[in-house]
Amino acid sequence: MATTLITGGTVVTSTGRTQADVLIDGETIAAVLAPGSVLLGTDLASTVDTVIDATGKYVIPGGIDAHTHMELPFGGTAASDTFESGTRAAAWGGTTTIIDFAVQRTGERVQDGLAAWHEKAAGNCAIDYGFHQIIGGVDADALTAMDGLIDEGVTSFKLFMAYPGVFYSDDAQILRAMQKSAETGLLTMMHAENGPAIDVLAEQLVAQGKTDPYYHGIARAWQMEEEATHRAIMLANVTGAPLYVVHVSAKQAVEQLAWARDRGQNVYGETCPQYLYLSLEEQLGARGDEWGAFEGAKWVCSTPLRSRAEGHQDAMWQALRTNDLQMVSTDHCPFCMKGQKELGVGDFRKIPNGIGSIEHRMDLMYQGVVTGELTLERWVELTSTTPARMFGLYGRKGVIAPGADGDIVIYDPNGHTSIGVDKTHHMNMDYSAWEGYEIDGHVDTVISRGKVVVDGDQYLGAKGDGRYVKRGLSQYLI
Ligand code: DUC
Ligand code: ZN
Ligand code: ZN
Repeated sequence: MATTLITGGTVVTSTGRTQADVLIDGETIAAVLAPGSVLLGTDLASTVDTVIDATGKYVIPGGIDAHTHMELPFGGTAASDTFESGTRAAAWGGTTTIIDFAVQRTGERVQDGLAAWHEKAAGNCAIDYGFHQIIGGVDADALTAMDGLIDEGVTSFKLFMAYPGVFYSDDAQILRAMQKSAETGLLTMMHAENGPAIDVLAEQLVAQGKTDPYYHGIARAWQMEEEATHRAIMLANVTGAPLYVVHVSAKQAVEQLAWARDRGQNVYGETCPQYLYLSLEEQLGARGDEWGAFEGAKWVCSTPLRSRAEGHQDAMWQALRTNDLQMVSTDHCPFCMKGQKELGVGDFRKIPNGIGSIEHRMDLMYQGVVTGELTLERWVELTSTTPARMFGLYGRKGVIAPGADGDIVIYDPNGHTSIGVDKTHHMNMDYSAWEGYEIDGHVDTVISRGKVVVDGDQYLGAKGDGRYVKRGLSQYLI
């Protein structure tokens, strides 16, 4: 088994930073050592195969993106990243584990949905991966099948209060699934938007000729997110289910989560880089290329981008600092403009929903450190350690300690990253939602279970390096 020694760096974890060397033996971290101790003549010195000099750089646990949708069938097409292309882009960006969503719909067996996702991913991933289970059709069979998920290493499931006729669950279905969650310890993840009401608003806008992408965000008003978040909280309260609300974008939804947490309820929330940096006003103003007003389709996602004038972005950063929100995932769900997003020319309802960010999450969140929104430790906590704890990976992932997987990123705070489709872009998309963003830092080296997969501008990994990870129960259950 090859050994790798990372010397001279500053090891940053969720709890602090220290000068230390890290020794990886095979796939596992063997030791965190006082700087220079191996080279100062211990027996280990002669056995180290590779030495990586991390002087002046941060050594952090590999990123964990707990919300991705590779190859998701959606809106008459499918997310454009395969497990192969999407996980390779993730690795380039310093993410060494993803948790993707297997899909079950009305009339389908949960076991078949999960098996289909294993088939898509197996042998194709560049980094380790796990699954959540979307339950798009809560019925007696699905509820029974949910009992078997924990043995499969799938310890969380997602319900949708949005998308009637596609993934939508009504309150009765949600209640039953949450009872299962309370009984088993499966974590309930919720897409909290009032889908039936949104569909009426969207239909009325289109009838008035308001068909541009911008109106997607008008139909999906923050009231629709606040209301659904409150309803999810109350349904979780009455059932005793642990609740994790995905892609929170409205400041009023955060207020609901904070209110519930202050009352002692076991609820959590994530936001995504797009809700921290991008806004509805910018989407309205986008006219930069051949698409005219339809350029706004690049940023059509759900929940939608929110108004900067209303202060949602500032509220998201604040919630990350105060722990009213606990994590940052991407909701990576990329579509190309040509042939995919353009399905919605003339009717924003037909634009496939989603943004691709898997490659840029670690950088975009590091920029929050540069601008003083977050501490270095909080950066690691939000992007790696809490995802590991929340989703039953901690110990193996999310930490630099003996016994953990050798998933490590060496991050250069003196480096620079220019994001753009002709620059750093490995996602399978014909545009970047992050075109022109400049990051005052750079992912230098990425190590996945002991193997260097990214070294500067070289990709050294291979399809199939990544393995399925069975997850344990969330550490946030009480
Ligand atoms: N939101 C998106 O933007 N895309 C896929 C599904 C979702 O909930
Ligand atoms: Zn969702
Ligand atoms: Zn999603």
